[in-house]
Amino acid sequence: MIAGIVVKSTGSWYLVLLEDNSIIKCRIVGKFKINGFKLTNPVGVGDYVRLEMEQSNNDEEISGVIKEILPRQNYIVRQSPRQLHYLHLLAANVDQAFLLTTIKEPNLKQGFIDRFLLMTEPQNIPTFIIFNKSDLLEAADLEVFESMKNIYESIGYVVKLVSANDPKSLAVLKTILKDKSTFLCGQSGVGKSTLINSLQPHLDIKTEEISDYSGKGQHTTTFAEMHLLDFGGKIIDSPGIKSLSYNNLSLQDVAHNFREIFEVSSECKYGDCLHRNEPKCMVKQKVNEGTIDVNRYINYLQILDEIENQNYWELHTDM
Ligand SMILES: Nc1nc2c(ncn2[C@@H]2O[C@H](COP(=O)(O)OP(=O)(O)O)[C@@H](O)[C@H]2O)c(=O)[nH]1
Ligand SMILES: [Mg+2]
Ligand SMILES: [Zn+2]
Repeated sequence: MIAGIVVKSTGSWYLVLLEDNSIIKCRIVGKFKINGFKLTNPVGVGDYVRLEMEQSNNDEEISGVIKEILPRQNYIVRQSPRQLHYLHLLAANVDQAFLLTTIKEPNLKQGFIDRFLLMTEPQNIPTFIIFNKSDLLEAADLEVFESMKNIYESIGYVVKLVSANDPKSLAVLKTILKDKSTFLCGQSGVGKSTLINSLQPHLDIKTEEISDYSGKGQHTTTFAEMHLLDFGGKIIDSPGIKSLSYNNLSLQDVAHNFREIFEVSSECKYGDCLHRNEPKCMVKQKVNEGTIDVNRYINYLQILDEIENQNYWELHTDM
């Protein structure tokens, strides 16, 4: 059998990069699950697979069948936005993640940062929080950035401020990206595709003009896709995410994956404290003292509520 790595996954077909650098379009047969959840796409970008060539008895383009998915080092899933009880596999076998965000255009939504972190944190994937579009920031915006930097650095994340067109920024990012497989995520419009184009100009990925025309969406990234970096490494562009819900996580999973909350939770009176209304809760004490960021705490509570209510969170509801 032939071995390769999945570079694009649409759910109905997959592009696999083979050792001889050719790319072959594949399909897959069979049903696959992760932790008992059904998957909209059983194979993710970054998966190592074995495949067989398919005999072409008609004009179909498809020319390979994935027979085996090799064990994953890790994976990134999200709840499917359309089918509530399905998971969507975004990427597999990543070394690190870039969470791209902005202060302006689009406006900062701290809740979104906290939700994204909940995708990578359960798998212990090192995540860099990168604020793009530094060129748009004025003094007041820079203050907002500094306060975000303080919050997230104090809980152990690396925070950067960059501009997708600034050579110095690109040099910094290249040193982090080199020889690693990096999952790039962030809400639409923050500049993911622009950044990849700047890092790797020959790729010429379509970017989105957010401002004027209404031809909605046809130029944006619809599926996760891996791009090889000529200075070494791989980057996985992910589709513009509009909502992130976590019905696949338990309440305790959420409590364990807000780092600063988990850190002090051993000092709560109850071992299974969820830090809501329980007495003698160290998390609430730290929030009151100001050592745990109150907005992170509010986002945490909201995610718990949603999971309990099986509610569906929309980006468009203001946080
Ligand atoms: N001013 C400024 N605009 C940027 C920057 N990076 C991207 N953009 C613009 O933001 C818009 C959305 O970018 P795109 O790469 O499509 O975002 P994506 O949805 O995250 O892939 C485009 O109009 C880009 O030109 C930046 O660093 N500064
Ligand atoms: Mg894009
Ligand atoms: Zn507690």
